[in-house]
Amino acid sequence: MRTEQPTTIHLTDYRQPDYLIDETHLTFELFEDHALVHSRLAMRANAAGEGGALPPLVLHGQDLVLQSVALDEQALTADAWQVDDSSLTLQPQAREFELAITTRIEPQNNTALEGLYKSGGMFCTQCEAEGFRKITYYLDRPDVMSRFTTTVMAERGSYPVLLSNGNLIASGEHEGGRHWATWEDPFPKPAYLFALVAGDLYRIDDSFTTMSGREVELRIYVEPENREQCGHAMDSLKRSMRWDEEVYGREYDLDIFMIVAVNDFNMGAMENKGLNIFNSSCVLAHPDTATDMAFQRVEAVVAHEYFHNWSGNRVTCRDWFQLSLKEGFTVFRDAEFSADMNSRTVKRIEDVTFLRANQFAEDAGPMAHPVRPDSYMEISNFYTLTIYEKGAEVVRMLHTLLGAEGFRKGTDLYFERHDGQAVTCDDFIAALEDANEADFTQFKRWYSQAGTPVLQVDGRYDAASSTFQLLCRQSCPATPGQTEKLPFVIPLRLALLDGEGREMPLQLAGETQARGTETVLAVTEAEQLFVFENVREEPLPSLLRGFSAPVKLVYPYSRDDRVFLAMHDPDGFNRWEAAQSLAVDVLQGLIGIHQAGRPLLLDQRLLEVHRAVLKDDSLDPAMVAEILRLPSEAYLVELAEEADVEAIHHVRDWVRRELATALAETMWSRFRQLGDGAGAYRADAESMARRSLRNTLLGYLMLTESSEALSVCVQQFVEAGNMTDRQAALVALVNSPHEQQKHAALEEFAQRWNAYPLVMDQWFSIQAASPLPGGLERVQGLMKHPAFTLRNPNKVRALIGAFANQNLANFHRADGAGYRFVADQIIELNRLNPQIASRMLTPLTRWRKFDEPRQLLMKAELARILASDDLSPDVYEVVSKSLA
Ligand code: 0A1
Ligand code: ZN
Repeated sequence: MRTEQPTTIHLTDYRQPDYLIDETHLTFELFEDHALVHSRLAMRANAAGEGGALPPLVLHGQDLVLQSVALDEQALTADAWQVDDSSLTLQPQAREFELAITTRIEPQNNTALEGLYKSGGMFCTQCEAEGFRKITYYLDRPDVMSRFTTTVMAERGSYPVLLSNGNLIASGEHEGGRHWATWEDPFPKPAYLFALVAGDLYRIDDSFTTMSGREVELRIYVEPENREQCGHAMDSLKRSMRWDEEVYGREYDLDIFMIVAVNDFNMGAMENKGLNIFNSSCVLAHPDTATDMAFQRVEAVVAHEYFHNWSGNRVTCRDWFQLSLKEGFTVFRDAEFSADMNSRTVKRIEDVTFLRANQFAEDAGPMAHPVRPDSYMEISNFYTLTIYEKGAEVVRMLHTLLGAEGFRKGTDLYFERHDGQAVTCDDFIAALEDANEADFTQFKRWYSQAGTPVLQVDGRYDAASSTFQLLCRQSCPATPGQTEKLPFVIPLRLALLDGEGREMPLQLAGETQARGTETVLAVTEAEQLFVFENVREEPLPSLLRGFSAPVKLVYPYSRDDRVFLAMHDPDGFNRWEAAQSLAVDVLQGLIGIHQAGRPLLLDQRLLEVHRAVLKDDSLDPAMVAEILRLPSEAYLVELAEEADVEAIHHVRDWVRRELATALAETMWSRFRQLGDGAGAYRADAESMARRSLRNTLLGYLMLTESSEALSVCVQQFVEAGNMTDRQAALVALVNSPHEQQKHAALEEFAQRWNAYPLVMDQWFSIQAASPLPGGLERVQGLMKHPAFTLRNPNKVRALIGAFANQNLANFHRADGAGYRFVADQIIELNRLNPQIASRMLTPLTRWRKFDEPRQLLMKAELARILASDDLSPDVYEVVSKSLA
């Protein structure tokens, strides 16, 4: 860990590498207390830097013990190189040479889970973004692509399985019960895609025949006790492979594709070439132990990592400023895949809900940055919602503007033109432009300007001329380092609805061709007027359909307008959006009333919308569940100028109770009609939709505090045939005042699932998120539970993350004890795992959102963290920027 202040790296400082590595030969000797890494690199000076004397060769390296260096088989003495804590420098004598290095590392002590480390009894790696330099000295940058051959040696008894990227080309025995395996990856790749695994793992086999008829071996490796939980991941993999062929024409390129599940992992998963390494939470799924949400997450993450084989691996990033080139594109690809596999509208609702509550907050906070950042201190801090989710929205807008066919032409050209290269976001845009004769010069501001644009729209109907005018105005708030913003290209998908809710034909002034009944306008100016002609009656516009741009839309809808749209909009997404915005409006109004100390009264229109939706059998039950689920506290915080924690929590809770009481009868009848879920569990969209609505209703019914609800809930907890229903019952019990039933359920659950870490994560998380008073003390108690450890990122997220992110009332306790607790954990985590420590900081960085006393308390904790010893660059960057 470095102690000096980390330096800032700028995109404008990018230079081509001085040297390239054509071949990388690695040999790992793995032992219980150390590992030796022998590398042999075939290197040459980069032609781009030709002429003059050879520059010094500066290799990246961190936390390494250097044992030997040889140039062209000549051992060097220590005076021929310089080493410091981040590099090894030496002077090559020829343009081409072979460099051999041996380093010693201690995987068993690597708690940062970056580089080569041990998770339980297995060795595994995580090299993105800059973890490879913790394995050996190397040019650890994505524009240095090399062909890797890797030999892994370990004791056979404990590590019968030895894996690396590519194809197995040889294996054998060694003296002393040790064995070895050599893997060769024919595709040049940057070091961040390198992977190695050694362990005692069970293997699930399957196969896939590609579109050109090649047979690919598919393998999932897990700890033996998890072998029954891999079917869903394997099915998801095969569906992903087929989908990428059908939708993007992309075929898999090696003869083998492997997934390994590990319990200790900082992120969701990693797309290493041919050897994806996954957080076990994103592989394992069995109806008894995983919820429907987990099933969907597994499907999405398996797809995401698989899709990276083309969008990320075959075509990779030139530098880490281009991260969204692969991440934004790949998230867009996995979102479309999930939309095709499940309900498209519901998937979109989930993604938009998540984006608005979380990415919008990031874009309005101290860490706000463009989709292509200009600078960073620690790249690990830039695996953000902006790079991933907003980046995906940017790609989605390109898809919207070009249409599916034009977009496909563009991606075909992109993959063909850049196969085997490390490229930039500009290259991606250029391919889309060239394939379509489009000009995205202005559009590219989405890559360079941070912040969430506000799109203010006004409509004016003129009966005399039968015209409807839409006046669009856009602006974007200042973000750190960017005060003035230029107008974006905002695709605005819309329809105009008549008094019956039918879409009217669209004819734009100055255009001869009618546009059908739905169109996409490109808003490109700060202020822009669109005039629709031949509009026979005053329309109600249905705007930003499908959330066609990541903006905040403002339109002067009355509550009646929103009710009308919620009941009648033919577009499912916007129907949900209307109900959602009606709820937001009602909640915000009530928050004001509560703050003024006046009594709360529920606008009956919200109730009637919910009643109508509940009774509408033609709606997808998952949609109904989405509508009934009120805007989250996090979203209300994001929307507020100054968030009043107590008022938000109180009012939202009150509205939920009002709805439950008033609609109890309708809810009960829909609940019963949806059946008790008996019969075999199915993970299809329809069954999940049914469970989703039924469990949402159970949550509401439990708020009525009727004895019938309690007994139904307890019965569901005891008798549930799957984890989705069991967990929904547990959540309702934990958040209820029924102490005895609650404790019995928690106790029983822990007893039964004690041996299942992922199920215990849920158990921690449900309790940590419970808004009932005393939340901090409960979490502090759970920290001492034998199943909890700060060394496992999933546990940290389940307990500390859930408390700080999902428990508004308790985390923001007025005395600041919630903040102090989280800060204490961050200081501890900073020593163990800087990436996780840095992630846990997010809620504290949002201090500007809250009242002054809380601001002071939050800032005091940030300052205390900043003053603590041995601060990692990860934590330093986030804390210092959020206090600036
Ligand atoms: N590239 C992976 C996720 C990943 C990102 C960063 C990491 O360390 C800083 C590790 C993994 C993905 O998108 O799935
Ligand atoms: Zn990714």
